[in-house]
Amino acid sequence: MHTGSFPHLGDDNSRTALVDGDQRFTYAEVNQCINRFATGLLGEKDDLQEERIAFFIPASLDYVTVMHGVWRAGGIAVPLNVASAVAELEHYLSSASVTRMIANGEYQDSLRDLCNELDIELLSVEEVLAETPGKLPEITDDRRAMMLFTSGTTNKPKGVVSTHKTIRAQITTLIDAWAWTEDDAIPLFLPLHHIHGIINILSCGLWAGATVHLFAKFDIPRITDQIIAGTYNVFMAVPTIYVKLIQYFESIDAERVEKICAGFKAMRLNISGSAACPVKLFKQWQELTGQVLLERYGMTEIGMGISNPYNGERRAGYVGLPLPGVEVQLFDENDQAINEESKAGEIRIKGDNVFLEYWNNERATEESFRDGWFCTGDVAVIEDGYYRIMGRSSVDIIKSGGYKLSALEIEGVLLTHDAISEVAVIGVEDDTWGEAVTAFLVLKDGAGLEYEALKNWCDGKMSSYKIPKDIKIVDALPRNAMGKVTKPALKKLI
Ligand code: MCA
Ligand code: AMP
Repeated sequence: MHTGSFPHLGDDNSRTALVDGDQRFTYAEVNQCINRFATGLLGEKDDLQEERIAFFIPASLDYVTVMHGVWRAGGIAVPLNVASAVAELEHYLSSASVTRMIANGEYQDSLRDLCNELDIELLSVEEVLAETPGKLPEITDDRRAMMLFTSGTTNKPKGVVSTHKTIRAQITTLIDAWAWTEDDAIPLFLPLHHIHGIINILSCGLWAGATVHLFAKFDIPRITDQIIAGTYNVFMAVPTIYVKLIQYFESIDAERVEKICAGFKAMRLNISGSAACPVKLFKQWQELTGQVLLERYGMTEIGMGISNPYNGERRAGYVGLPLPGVEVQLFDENDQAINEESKAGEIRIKGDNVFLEYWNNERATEESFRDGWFCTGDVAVIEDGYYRIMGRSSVDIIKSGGYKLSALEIEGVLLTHDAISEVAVIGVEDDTWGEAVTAFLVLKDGAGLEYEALKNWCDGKMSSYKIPKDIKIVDALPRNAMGKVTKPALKKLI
């Protein structure tokens, strides 16, 4: 069985798969679109043979059609962030050797020049859809299926490749662990170029035969209206979203707050992940809504690895226990397995859920595995049987509002500014974003720079959520004897 075998994506016309505003689509309708799209993509070919097809489409029936269409036609799906800056897209498209790009309307307009430059065929969904579904290839489980870009300790994001088997393992473990059923209904407002939106919400929902309600963005008034109406019984989000909901409660009248909280209370499950959920937030949410947040831990390369239980104690500040089918082991700096409690070590992971490779980057792939274990770079400890995440081994990775950002990537862009001679970017603890991107700058002799001017300059050069929230102008950056900037010293300055 491969990713094309979602149990409900067949001829079931009785269940709603997707809701997009006033439009509802049954599983059979979605399935028909997918098959027509896969047929159109194939044209004269009988198998795409892992051709990289990128798409630049917000949450919609079209997004699902393209993702599954590429899977069924034997291609590698490369979903892109519709909020990306063009300069970032160029890296994704050329490093993945994308040959065709799917986008509609104004999104297509914004990509035309870049696609011409990179010799990529730019097509709308409508242009690809065949009149009727045709014969589709048999796809084996070990075939590459998806590439997601992840920022890390290098200055350019890497393409994380997963196979059909990886994706199926990532989905099915969550279907069981979080008790998904076809009676579930969930809002999807997270971006669709990351595991959280793609696997945990969209794919689990569709695999289970549930209904996924699509939003182009985190539209608080519309989403909370539906929560009051009792439309959803499952809610999944990053901690920042729970913070933003609480901030929203402070701006509206008490009666509406009560209704929204009652809507949450009636749900069967609220999940937090992608970044640490502060204990204070966990408690606040419980006080407001009665919901005990289920916190879990995951990563682009592994899907979900560790989760608090659906039934059983959900402990604040902890991510819980390894998910079924996922092997988790802590290792010390000498690569020795840690088998006692209370001793911190790096989380390493094995299982069918683990990705295949970084695209076209054998060296990075090799370096990220040791003795068959994927090394996450996250440090954790086990206390009373539960894992607690303590932080990351690299100061160059920042988690802002659930997005993983590379300090080096941001530094690389800032260094091209005329007034800047040296730069160091760090994440500073922040109540809303978890960590807020902060840039320490040494300016060139005689140069001046205001924050607003720098923010405007960054616009278009990087996705807006990467733009520093604050800058600090300093005379020099603290460096160690080797001349390397000591970022922990910078953190202490704040
Ligand atoms: C938006 N802004 C941000 C962020 N998001 N700044 C820093 N960090 C962010 N994450 C800024 C914008 O640049 C803009 O700035 C202002 O906030 C308002 O933007 P808007 O788009 O309206 O904000 P929002 O809709 O409130 O977005 C907040 C958000 C979003 C909904 C929390 O950041 C989000 O969807 N985050 C989730 C990302 C995610 O899914 N991560 C999962 C990856 P200005 O006004 O100055 O222009 S991790 C993963 O997949 C692993 C496997 C896992 O474990 O889950
Ligand atoms: P990404 O590479 O974007 O998939 O982000 C994965 C990273 O998010 C992990 O390596 C962790 O550092 C972080 N992360 C995910 N879930 C949690 C969590 N519940 N608590 C703390 N950090 C988390």
